[in-house]
Amino acid sequence: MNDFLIALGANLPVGNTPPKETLESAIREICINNIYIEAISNFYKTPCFPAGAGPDYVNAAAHLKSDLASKDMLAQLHEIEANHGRRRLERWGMRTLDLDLIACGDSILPDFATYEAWRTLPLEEQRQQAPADLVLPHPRLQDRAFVLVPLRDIAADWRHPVLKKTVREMCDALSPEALAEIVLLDV
Ligand code: A4P
Ligand code: MG
Repeated sequence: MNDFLIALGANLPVGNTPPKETLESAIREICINNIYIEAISNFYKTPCFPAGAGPDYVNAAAHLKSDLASKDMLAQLHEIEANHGRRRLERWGMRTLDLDLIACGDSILPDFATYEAWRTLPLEEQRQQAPADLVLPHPRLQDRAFVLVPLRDIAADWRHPVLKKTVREMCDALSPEALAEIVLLDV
């Protein structure tokens, strides 16, 4: 079985369904697809990145187990996104549901050099370009409070296979301002 860490995010309703309920619905759909849910984080309200580009997000993270290969897991996640009204209009655009693969154990995909090229891509180019192939770990996870804070709930000791830091250490490296923006949602 492979261990997957995924990030969930939404900042637009699907019809009358608000983002938090969309995340809950996505989690239910993951369960019925031969994917086992080991743990789900708290849900958080987070300001849109880039700032001002849209409404606040609801973000969460989950630890999944499955026999699926990484690329097949991503295809499953894309299908669940599509079932929740996801349209790919613009990179980093507003979305009804974003399911990203953050890690599969300590895999580095497609290879170290390609991973490094995406990780070190300047911010402006990141906005223009999206990788055609699956890149793991997710190249921007270490920079993002809206990924790391939920992830810390369920995988604080997972160690990044390239940066060699745990989720807890990457969280501790964020600025207090960035951390303060991630607000626990009432349940
Ligand atoms: N792809 C390659 N590697 C991966 C991976 N590890 N996980 C490919 C997911 N997808 C991966 O992704 C673009 C292409 O990357 C796909 O073809 C996929 O096969 P996408 O999901 O179509 O596009 P995207 O969502 O715009 O890109 P991405 O990389 O998921 O965006 P980000 O960087 O995650 O940004 N603000 C807050 N507060 N909370 C958020 O959750 N999310 C984003 C999305 C922006 N701002 C946000 C949030
Ligand atoms: Mg995505």
